[in-house]
Amino acid sequence: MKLYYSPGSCSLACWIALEWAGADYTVEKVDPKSDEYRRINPLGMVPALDIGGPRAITQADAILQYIAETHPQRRLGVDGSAEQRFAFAETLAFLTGDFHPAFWPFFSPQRYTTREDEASLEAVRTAAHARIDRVMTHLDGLIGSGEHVHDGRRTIADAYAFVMARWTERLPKTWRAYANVARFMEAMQRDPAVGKVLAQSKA
Ligand SMILES: N[C@@H](CCC(=O)N[C@@H](CS)C(=O)NCC(=O)O)C(=O)O
Repeated sequence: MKLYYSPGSCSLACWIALEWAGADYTVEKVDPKSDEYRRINPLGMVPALDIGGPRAITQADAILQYIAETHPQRRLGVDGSAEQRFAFAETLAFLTGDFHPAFWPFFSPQRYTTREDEASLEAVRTAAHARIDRVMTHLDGLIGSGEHVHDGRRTIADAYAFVMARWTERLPKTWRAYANVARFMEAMQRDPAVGKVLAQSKA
């Protein structure tokens, strides 16, 4: 398998999951906007995972679930009752459909206004703060008194939430202001696999 990633992006969640899974994989750093990468993912976004098929699979949530399901012995996903599977699907849908998009205006303000001056772009970035605060507060509630996002144990949701919550380090209110998220983030930072991915993805 080969993971296409860019530094700091949500694709690092898939990299962490590959480490946790003990998968046989390689990585390639890409520029998502490049013509070359658009031949791999026409949407021009990371992550993408080459699993040896006719095309690479895309979408972080789908890739994370693929990694979990192909390495069931590591229990990075969920099995069990319909209610348990639903609860996990709900958490992943929150991360991919609410948490991640809350940051889009912050990172790409030019997509949310026809104005091009810096003051207008900064206004869009600032407008994103309230939504980011709401999803961070929700994540704080999901974590509760433990150190994991789902079911009190390590899952792909931890990897996904971790890389995205790190983005708040660029905001006035960082993850450190949310007590449960802070405990979770600090536990993740102690994880050797996470440390390896953060170090290697910067290189
Ligand atoms: N729906 C996609 C979104 C992926 C996404 O937004 N990736 C970002 C990095 S975190 C990206 O590649 N952005 C480049 C761009 O939008 O130009 C997924 O969940 O994988």
